[in-house]
Amino acid sequence: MSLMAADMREVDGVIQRRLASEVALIDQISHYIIGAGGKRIRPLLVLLFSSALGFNGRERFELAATVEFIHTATLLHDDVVDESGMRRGRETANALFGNAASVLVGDFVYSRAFQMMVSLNRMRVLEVLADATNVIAEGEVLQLMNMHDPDLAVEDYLRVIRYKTAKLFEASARLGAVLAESDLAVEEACADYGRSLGTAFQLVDDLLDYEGSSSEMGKNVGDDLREGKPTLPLLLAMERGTAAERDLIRHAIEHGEVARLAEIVEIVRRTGAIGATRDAARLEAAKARASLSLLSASPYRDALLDLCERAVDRSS
Ligand code: GRG
Repeated sequence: MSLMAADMREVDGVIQRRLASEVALIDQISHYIIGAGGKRIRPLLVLLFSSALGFNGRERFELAATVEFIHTATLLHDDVVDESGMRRGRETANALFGNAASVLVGDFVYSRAFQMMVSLNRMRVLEVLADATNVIAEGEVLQLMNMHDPDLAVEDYLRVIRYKTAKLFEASARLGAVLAESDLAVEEACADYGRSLGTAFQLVDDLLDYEGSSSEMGKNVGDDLREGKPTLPLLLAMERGTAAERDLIRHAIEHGEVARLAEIVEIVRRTGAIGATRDAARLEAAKARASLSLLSASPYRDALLDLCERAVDRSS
């Protein structure tokens, strides 16, 4: 049995209990999206850090489920904003139940997460998650403002991914230290790990949109281009390609044009933009690994080291 299997089962138990609502549509949609699985990385971070730092109280299961609920709420909202049709290998909730139901059930799951964190009765937990969710929302709005802009600077792209994705990884890792009442230096090292891992994770997410296969990823290839999202693979391909290739990509970003997606995928691959994006992810993963030096050796720390490899080499 894997190191965290029993603990993750406990988290799943909390998730099931806490999803309960007397409102049938809430039950149906929330179970639909949670039941589709997902990698459960953020709850895993809460558990690995709290265990690595010697905290074994049952609150860790409640908190791990809480961050998964926040993640789930953002997915429900994000798929509406992005008009996505496929998630976790299934039709998205918005495709199946409509936008209004998805947004509102997202609100239910999000506010349930806040009920759960209040029940933990720790002001610091509330502070970390209230700040994180606020930054995530800022990240999404920044991303919206960057849409269709082929001249986006790489640092502005990186800011968006730090906010919209890395922030929840950062909060999850930090909360392991908060539960364990570790000193501030350790808490910051955990947060650094989460931020770097989350950045690596989103960089790979963005390259998979050009490199991956829809069946492996459980979502459609080319979704980012369809929305006119200037992600790093495209920004690097424009830097490295010929003038004609640059013009083709510029036009596609400006108009969210996917008619020539196959050609663009080919350019992104041939210019080495995929490899360079993965290299950027590898650098972030190395930073994450280095942040673990304050933790004593344990199977939990080994699992956190292993996650750094998996974040970079993943195909889904
Ligand atoms: C409700 C607080 C709140 C905010 C709404 C829409 C929105 C603002 C935020 C969306 C943020 C977002 C979806 C970022 C992308 C994060 C990301 C990489 C999702 C995929 O994560 P995985 O691969 O998914 O861990 P699984 O399916 O494995 O759980």
